[in-house]
Amino acid sequence: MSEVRPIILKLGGSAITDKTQELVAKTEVINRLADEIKRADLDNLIIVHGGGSFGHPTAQRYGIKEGYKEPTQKLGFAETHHVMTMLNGLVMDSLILHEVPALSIAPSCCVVTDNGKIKIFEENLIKRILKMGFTPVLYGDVVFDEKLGFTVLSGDQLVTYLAIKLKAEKIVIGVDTDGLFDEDPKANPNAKPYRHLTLEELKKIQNKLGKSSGTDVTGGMAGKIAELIPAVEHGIHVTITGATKPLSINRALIGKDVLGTEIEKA
Ligand code: IP8
Repeated sequence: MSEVRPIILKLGGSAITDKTQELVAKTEVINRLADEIKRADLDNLIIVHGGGSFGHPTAQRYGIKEGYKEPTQKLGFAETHHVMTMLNGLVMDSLILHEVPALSIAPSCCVVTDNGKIKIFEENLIKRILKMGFTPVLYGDVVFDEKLGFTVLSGDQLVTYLAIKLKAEKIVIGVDTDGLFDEDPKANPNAKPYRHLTLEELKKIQNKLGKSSGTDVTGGMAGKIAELIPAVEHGIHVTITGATKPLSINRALIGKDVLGTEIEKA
């Protein structure tokens, strides 16, 4: 039986939370996105969401990304995972309410990294869940790490890992801007958008991409792009578009044109 080639949707933390206030979700955005996801009517969708003002501030306070150094961090590890499950709960509430057969999978329970890079992840379970027509929902999380003891795994690394392992049809990244710009469009209204980028062009602009405006332990936009590059190298098409703007995610999921950045290998 042929395997399902998934579409992987990343909902950026900046789109679904208010990064200026700790532990504040943009519930109206989450609800609209759940509606757009339902209306896309896909049976091959994997959703991954970021940490935003839930995971990042807590992870930063306890230095979780840098690894285990002293016992007080254990509470920080537990707390970071807990606040991520709170955000995930809000996303799940909304998806289920919109009748998406979504199934939450906690990376902290099924992923082990080695110096920050995914080493163990039993992807057969995800394949099985997909094949039965469920929508797996994962998120950036704290994970155990062979070298560091523990660390933070970004949702972007999960996206790329799953996209390569499961030979994804495409990746859609929902952010709080209309794609990638040469400068932060929120700070500079004259920032120039990148509408189409090849792998080579993406690599060239990678270091120019700005840092996140809020706390971000996984490196802001530049960190996200670095994680995505291996997927593009594998020939997987990436669309980066505004998740805070009505219908962009729905249109990107069903293959229609959107305001954003299209990235392909060549
Ligand atoms: O927002 C980070 O995930 P990301 C998750 O996808 C935590 O980088 C726990 C900070």
